[in-house]
Amino acid sequence: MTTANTPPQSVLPDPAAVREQLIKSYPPKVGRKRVKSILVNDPDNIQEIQANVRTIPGIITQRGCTYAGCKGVVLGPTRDIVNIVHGPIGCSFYAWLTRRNQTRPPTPEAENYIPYCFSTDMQDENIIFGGEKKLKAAIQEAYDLFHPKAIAIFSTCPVGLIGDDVHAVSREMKEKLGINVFGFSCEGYKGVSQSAGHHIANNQVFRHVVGLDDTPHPEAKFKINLLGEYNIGGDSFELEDLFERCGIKLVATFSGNSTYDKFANSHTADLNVITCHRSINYVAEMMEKKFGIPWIKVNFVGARSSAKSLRKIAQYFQDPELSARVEAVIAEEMPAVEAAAAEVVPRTTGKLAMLFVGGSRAHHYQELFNELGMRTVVAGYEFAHRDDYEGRRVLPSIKVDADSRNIEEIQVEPDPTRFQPRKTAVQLQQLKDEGYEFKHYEGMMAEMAQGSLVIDDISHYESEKIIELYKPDVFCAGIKEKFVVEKMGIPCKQLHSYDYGGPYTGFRGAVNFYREIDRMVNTKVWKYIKAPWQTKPELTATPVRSA
Ligand code: CFM
Repeated sequence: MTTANTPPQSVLPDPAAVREQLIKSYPPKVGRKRVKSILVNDPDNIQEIQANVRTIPGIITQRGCTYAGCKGVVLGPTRDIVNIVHGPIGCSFYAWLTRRNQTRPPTPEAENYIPYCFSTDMQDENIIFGGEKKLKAAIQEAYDLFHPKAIAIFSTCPVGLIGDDVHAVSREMKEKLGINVFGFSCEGYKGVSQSAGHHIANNQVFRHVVGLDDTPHPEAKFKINLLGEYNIGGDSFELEDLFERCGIKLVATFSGNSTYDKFANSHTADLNVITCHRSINYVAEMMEKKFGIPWIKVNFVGARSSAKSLRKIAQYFQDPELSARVEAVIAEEMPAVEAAAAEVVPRTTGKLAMLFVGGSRAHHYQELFNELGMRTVVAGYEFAHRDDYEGRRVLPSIKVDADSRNIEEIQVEPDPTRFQPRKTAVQLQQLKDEGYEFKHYEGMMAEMAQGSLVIDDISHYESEKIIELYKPDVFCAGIKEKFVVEKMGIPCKQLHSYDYGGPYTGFRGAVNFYREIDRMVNTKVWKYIKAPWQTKPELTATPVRSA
């Protein structure tokens, strides 16, 4: 989806030639592997991309580890679970407040363990003689100090290597202390990326927490859970406000600004709404099977997508009053969005963006660039699976390899007393007739322009090369890339932590993003830096111009 104002393909490098060039520099064996992860996009004829496979040793990847996906991503934003990292101190230290997931306790005294760093601080001695005793002592110490509702234990690489049984220790301490204690076998090496950690986190939260509290919400008519929203830079706060104004009850968010009790009660909602499909689709699937809650995919990045997503939620409830409220909220929000766009878009139109982020933002943020009249020329995920690129229809054809088989698939049955379909067959048919789609995600490639490049698990070398060839106006990635990219004279927007900015979701978030990108792509500061191709023209490839 490009706007009429974006530059024609002919002034850009030929993507097929760029692909060739990227591959050519590798030893043949490496090139043969990488070529399957780099595609010239054709939205009308979605091709198979290689994704969720091991990074080739020696290649500098952007990926993180399984522990990061479990402890940092999924459980990190929950404020009242004491998260103890069983491992060397570095694993805990580097996961300490670095993701900018925010939280808002109801009072200053309310439980909030996010600012703390809990670790068993494993030493050589524990590696040799075992670390279970130390773990038990750490759980006891945390309990004595804080008396939390729940304590979660996260395994790091050495735990799996020496065979400490975090689950047995958790069971023992749960019994002893009378609070919920549960463990995660999320050793860093367990999967090919942090994606495996998401799955492990989903499984254990579902198994140990979801469904523990049946308290209903008779006062609320429209009850949803928001899944895959982690409150980076305050994103969840924006959405909480929108739902409240629409009269939609948010039972739980997985896991931005969340609490243990909200997870425990989340099965009382009537709809699961997924933003980040990659990290949390497992919880949605399991809740549907066990409790009968349907799920839909939405996107609250971009003003147009936010309006579309709110309407989709309203349509599910088939209630004219709710639809009217949603329309009223959209109408209240849009004038500020339009005013900001009118000011900024003349300055951003036609500029080029590249996005390499995680497992959903490289897709979702293209919406905001579309609204800015900018063109996404190359994009890719770090650790997404084929369905996040090609759409969920390819799920049955994804081969389960040894690495994915390593991650447990929980077999879920309908709950004998609490399974309750949320819609009658007639209501479902009616929604289907209106074109309503459940459990549906189109993926990134269907929405990217013809001839754009899609690169999975991009390497450092490939990043540098495409910057030289396309000279984008902004490169979106993370802290590992930021300063390398900026030394090349290209502004880098961190789409993980948002640098110091955000929120970027919803309508006000869109306005924030428009202004931020306008500043970044139009500041004169980059003119004072000589990019390598300006001093060494031989670094620049000759663009291949199509007819
Ligand atoms: Fe989902 Fe995320 Fe993302 Fe992700 Fe992440 Fe993140 Fe991300 Mo960094 S859960 S996949 S594991 S949207 S931490 S909040 S920004 S890589 S694109």
